Amino acid sequence: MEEVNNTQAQEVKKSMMPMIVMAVIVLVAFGSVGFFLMRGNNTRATPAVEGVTQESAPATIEVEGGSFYYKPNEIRVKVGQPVKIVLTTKGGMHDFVLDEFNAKTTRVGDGQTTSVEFTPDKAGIFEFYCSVGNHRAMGMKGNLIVE
Ligand SMILES: [Cu+2]
Repeated sequence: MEEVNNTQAQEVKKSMMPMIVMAVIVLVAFGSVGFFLMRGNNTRATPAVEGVTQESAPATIEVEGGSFYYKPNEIRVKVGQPVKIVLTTKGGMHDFVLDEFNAKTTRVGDGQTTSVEFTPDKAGIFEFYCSVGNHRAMGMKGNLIVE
């Protein structure tokens, strides 16, 4: 009787082996899938960060500066909205200065472009002007209207 029992026990162990191997393979397979899914989630999280950056991007306003004018000479913006003034010159050397918000571009000429960024923190009408020579007196000025 003892001999028979031992043989039966060995056969049971043998039949268990493939099941254990299968279980290990399944666990490893699911583990890998889970790992790649998590990597996928991390990759998808990146565009959300870019979206935040776009929200605080400045309002870009193209301004032409010539002798002795700005076009447009009236610019409307909102309180707290970052503004980027992009000045392109047309004949002569010019800049864009707005004392109220410490905005001042470099001086450029010959169709070159310069820019300055600032954030108006109060409402009102503020004069911007060209600080080259007597350009301001000659009429090279305009109004920034902050609403
Ligand atoms: Cu000027």
